[in-house]
Amino acid sequence: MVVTLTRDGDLMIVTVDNPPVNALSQALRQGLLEAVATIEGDPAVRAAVLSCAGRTFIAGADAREFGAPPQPPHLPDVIAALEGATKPWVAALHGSALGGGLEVALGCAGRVAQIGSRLGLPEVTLGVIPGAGGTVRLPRLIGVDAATDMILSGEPVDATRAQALGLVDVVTTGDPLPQAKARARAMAEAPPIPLSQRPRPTPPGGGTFWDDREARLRAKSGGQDAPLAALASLRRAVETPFPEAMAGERATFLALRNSDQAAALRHVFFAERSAGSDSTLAGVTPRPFTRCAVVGGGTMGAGIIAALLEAGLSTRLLERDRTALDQGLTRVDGLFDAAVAKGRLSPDAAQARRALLSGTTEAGDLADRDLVIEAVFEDLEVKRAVFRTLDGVLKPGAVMATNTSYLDPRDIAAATSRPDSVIGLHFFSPAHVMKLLEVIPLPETAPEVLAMGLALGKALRKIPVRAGIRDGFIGNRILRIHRREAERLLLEGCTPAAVDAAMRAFGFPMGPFEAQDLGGLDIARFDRERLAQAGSPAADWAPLGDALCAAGRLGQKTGGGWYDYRPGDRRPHPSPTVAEIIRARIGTKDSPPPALAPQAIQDRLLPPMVNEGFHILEEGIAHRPRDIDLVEIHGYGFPRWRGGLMAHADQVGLAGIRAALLSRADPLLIPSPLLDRLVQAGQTSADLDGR
Ligand code: 3H9
Repeated sequence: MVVTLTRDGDLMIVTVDNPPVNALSQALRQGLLEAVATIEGDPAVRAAVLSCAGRTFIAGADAREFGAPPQPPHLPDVIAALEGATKPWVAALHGSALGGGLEVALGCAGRVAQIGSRLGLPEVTLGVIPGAGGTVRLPRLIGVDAATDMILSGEPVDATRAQALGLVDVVTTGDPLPQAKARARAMAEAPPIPLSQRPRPTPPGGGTFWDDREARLRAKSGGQDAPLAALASLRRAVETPFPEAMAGERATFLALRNSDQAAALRHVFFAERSAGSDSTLAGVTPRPFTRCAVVGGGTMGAGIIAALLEAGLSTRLLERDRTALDQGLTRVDGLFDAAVAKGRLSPDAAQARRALLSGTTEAGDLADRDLVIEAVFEDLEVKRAVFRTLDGVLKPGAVMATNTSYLDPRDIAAATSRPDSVIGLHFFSPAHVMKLLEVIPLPETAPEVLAMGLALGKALRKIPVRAGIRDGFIGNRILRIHRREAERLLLEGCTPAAVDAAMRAFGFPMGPFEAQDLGGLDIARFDRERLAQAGSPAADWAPLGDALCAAGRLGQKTGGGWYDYRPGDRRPHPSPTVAEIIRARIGTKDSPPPALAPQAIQDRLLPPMVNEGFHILEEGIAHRPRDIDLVEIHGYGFPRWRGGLMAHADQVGLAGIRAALLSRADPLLIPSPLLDRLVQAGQTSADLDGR
């Protein structure tokens, strides 16, 4: 039974049990509605307590039901029945009370929460708005300002903060049930006024509240619909009577539920949950990674160390000498200091993390480590030397990981006697912040080692994606195409600023040229030189990038790259020097070509990237289209609300993507055979996702 009723003297305990997260399925909604009727009809019961079995309170509507028409009873009706009951209900919260789960709790007369539980309305992160009274009841309980913060951010608050906001009445250290019972009995004596009947709250700030919020939102949330719709719904809740506000909220929720953006965000939500799952590893036990080490304490190494420490893993830094070791340890310290200064980490937590870190200059001190991650300079011989040393000192079964971005892990593993214990772990910088982890097995890598790589990603609360060995793995390979096509636009007369603005308008946080200026143009140049030596195809062509490097314009760090920068100011300014370099490369033209509109620029850049995604799938470098989506979103700033590169391609239509490629009649842009096959069969990339 999804809902069970148990008598406790003059109380009825209503227990929800719908694993894994007590999502509000049709059966659960029905069960709650029937519980209200039963309790109302039982003269011996004076109040009810709503409690959940398992790891959490109700975590929200069942997002899997969003693709289909809503089935009665509808949640707003269930909550109206609960709120309108003559016997007060008290919610006993533990784990997460999110979305529809919090809306149910808002329909209750009181809320008691276990410490550490989290309460929130994350609907905007799924491309919808609260659909069962969240935008209408929450401002009546905690005020317009706080409710707007919670609903627009989608971020949950913890129980302690919730109590300070007036969202919960009592916080308990242990099981909330006993206190919830006491509260229910007290409320049976003096029931509070339901939120639907309380006066409408007023927003702070002299009449400009809504306009200010809207301006902030438009600047921040790009082309996303849900946050603006949530704001409009909050405003309606304050400016119109309760029934009208409820009807408006519901209509908006139902309309957004069917939108492309909501479908895209649901796709990402479930893709994230399935990240790291690998059907080929069923029954395989990952090798342990309790004691870790990192070789190299530069920017990347320090970030990896911080991520390991945050997951509570004992970590040792190996550096070549005392000076480098001290610098590395200081770098890690600096990351924690910055987190404390920003209020993201308590000084105690920072101290606890530091206590897990040690350092050494002796490779022999890594003999007890389960996992060693190499993060030294991106040079094959340097990395091979590290692995040769590790091979000589590590215990049997220890895993050796290389954090290479471009090199072939097989060449690195060849320096060891145990390639079955070697794996690639491609972190993204800053490694303690960026969510993506490309996990790259060699042909010889033992299944337990691959399983360890994926499990490590989960333990670090990252998104682990398995990638095959091919230059650039998944993400950097698509990045190269993005940059190549962006440069080609410059050679046709577009400016870097126009290209960057078009990609920002699409939803990237930065355009391709701003991003290169931030990261440094020399990294890609090294890569091109390496590929040229290896006889690479024209895919790695970047004549303008090379010209800028030759002119010493390596990006922000040299005061100029694709843009000019003023000292102490990171804002890009169009560069006359770069304009001259581009003009020189184009040669003399009678008249400049017409400027491309943002949409036309996007249409030039995205289809080649999608095509590369299909090549990557066809070669088995990525196993599932959704893995490419996760890589693009979590490593390269692809807008989440567009679902990722491949899901976006499905939404715009693969036939159109293929036609756009063919229209270029360019040998670099021949549609991949996999794209051809899908278009011919009338399929989408999502049809490959079951693999
Ligand atoms: C909403 O409520 C709209 C209302 O306003 C309107 C109503 C009319 N649906 O994350 P985990 C599954 S919008 C379906 O690994 P954790 C998940 O796929 C909703 N399934 O666990 C996974 O399945 P599997 C607002 C869901 O402990 C399993 O549960 N609510 C849902 O790390 C475990 O998930 C939200 O946005 C769902 N809503 O974290 C809450 N949620 O095992 C979204 C989870 O088969 N959920 N599953 O792979 C979360 O934030 C986290 O799941 C939670 C648990 C914190 C609850």
